[in-house]
Amino acid sequence: MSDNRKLTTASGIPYYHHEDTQSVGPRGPLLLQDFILHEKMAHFNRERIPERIVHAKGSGAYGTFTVTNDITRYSRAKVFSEVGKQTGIFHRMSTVGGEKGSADSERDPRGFALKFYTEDGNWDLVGNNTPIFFIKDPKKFSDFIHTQKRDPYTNLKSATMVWDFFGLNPESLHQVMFLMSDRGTPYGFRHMHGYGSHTYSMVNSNNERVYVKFHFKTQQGIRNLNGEQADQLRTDPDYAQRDLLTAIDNGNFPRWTMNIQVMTVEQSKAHPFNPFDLTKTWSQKDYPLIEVGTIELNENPQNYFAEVEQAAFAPAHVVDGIGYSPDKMLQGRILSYPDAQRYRLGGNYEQIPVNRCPFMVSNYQRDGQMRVDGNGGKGPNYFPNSFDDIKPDASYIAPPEILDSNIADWYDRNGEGENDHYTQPGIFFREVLGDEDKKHLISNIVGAMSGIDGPKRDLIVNRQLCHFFRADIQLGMAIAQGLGINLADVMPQERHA
Ligand code: HDE
Repeated sequence: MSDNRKLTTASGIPYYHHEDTQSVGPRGPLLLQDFILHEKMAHFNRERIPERIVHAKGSGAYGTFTVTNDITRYSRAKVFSEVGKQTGIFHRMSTVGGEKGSADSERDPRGFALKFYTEDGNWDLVGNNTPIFFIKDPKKFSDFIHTQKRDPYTNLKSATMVWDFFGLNPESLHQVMFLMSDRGTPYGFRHMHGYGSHTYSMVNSNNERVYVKFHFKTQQGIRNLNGEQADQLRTDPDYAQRDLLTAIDNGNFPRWTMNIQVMTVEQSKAHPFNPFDLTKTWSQKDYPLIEVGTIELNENPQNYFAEVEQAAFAPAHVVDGIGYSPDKMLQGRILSYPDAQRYRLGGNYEQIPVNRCPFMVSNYQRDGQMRVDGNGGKGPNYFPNSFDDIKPDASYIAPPEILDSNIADWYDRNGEGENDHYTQPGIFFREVLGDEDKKHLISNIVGAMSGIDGPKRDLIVNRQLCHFFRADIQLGMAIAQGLGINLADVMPQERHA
């Protein structure tokens, strides 16, 4: 950049002195007419926007998605149209519960949010580093998140709130097991898998629908911190940001392999439990991973606030060939994210460069604060009209999704297997974790539950212990032992609770 640039006000007026305010005599007072002082102070007062209510601390980068395997039999999405095809992406990874200044090594799921800049508009896949979640109905989300944040009285994080919520919502157990294992403290962002987590659908060019789950396998290899290492790394709270930034600056580009699991509509109807339940995974034996492509992060943003802080993701934003599913959590998120962005960034947030579709955007939305894209120029601002040529395109119609049920409050009447919160956590403990991982899981749980205090301590501890027992007896025994609990005092009255 040429360095003939002059220092100017926000409106471009050059001025000669940056550091002193106009004053009456060298000792002041200051003059109201020095509007540059007001401008600087006023702009400074407006530098902060609301941090994300969850996932406030994160890191992001640009990159590419390259198709390595043909899945056009499942999806007609242009992003998958041919092997070798590349699409630009923006990727943000984050912790969940902590504020913007919190430590990167906190025990927490990690966000794994992707924006694909496709010819058919931006596709956002906003997942986590876990294939499941703590709850299965979006109505519980704000209550759940309150327990992950600060106690209203002490303004401290509270293990009591956390475990009270977990114990009263046993569907959280599967995700709690992930969280309490060393996967809850991954070494930075490069060494973890990512998941779309929800069930989505795909539609092919014959208008046939299948259900899919997305998996992203890290090509850097899994690397986790144990509880002690994670605690120590709190002294370097931004290490994950530095790790990602430095790797990309050094040309050591992180990559993940995108895979899908595919379930037909018929299979979804015959599935032994609700396949759209976000607290459960699909068996990889029955629904094996199918490779799709590679994502690579190869460009750091030039400005953190402009590009990472203002990045806005929305699970609502799927493109032709990719669709939703009946997953209740996904349905809740379709509503929530654009609402969050309008609050955080304003109604015209899609015009911010990191969010802007680099291809065509044409509609009749007009005006509003911070409208900076020309606002449709002198073209008509209503539809239909007799002047322009913009038309809806019937080739984008997705096939109907036939659901056979009644409107009702389905609470606790969700059908067979819906309230089995224990089988998959048990399998996770026995079959997925190795011996060392099991030990760490147990010590992490014991450490975390030791923080429960107050008059309801025994109730909360015992209730949660019963959930662990139901998942696996050995697990329950080991945790009880670690907490110094005499099982004879607990089991008789709690077993059938
Ligand atoms: Fe989010 N979530 N979430 N979430 N989430 C947000 O969106 C919400 C859920 C996830 O890097 C918020 O822009 C509801 C599951 C990521 O910018 C908010 C529910 C999964 C990110 C929100 C969920 C996620 C968010 C906060 C229950 C993984 C960060 C500000 C139905 C599959 C994206 C914002 C980024 C962010 C709501 C549950 C992942 C408030 C209501 C499940 C990665 O809108």
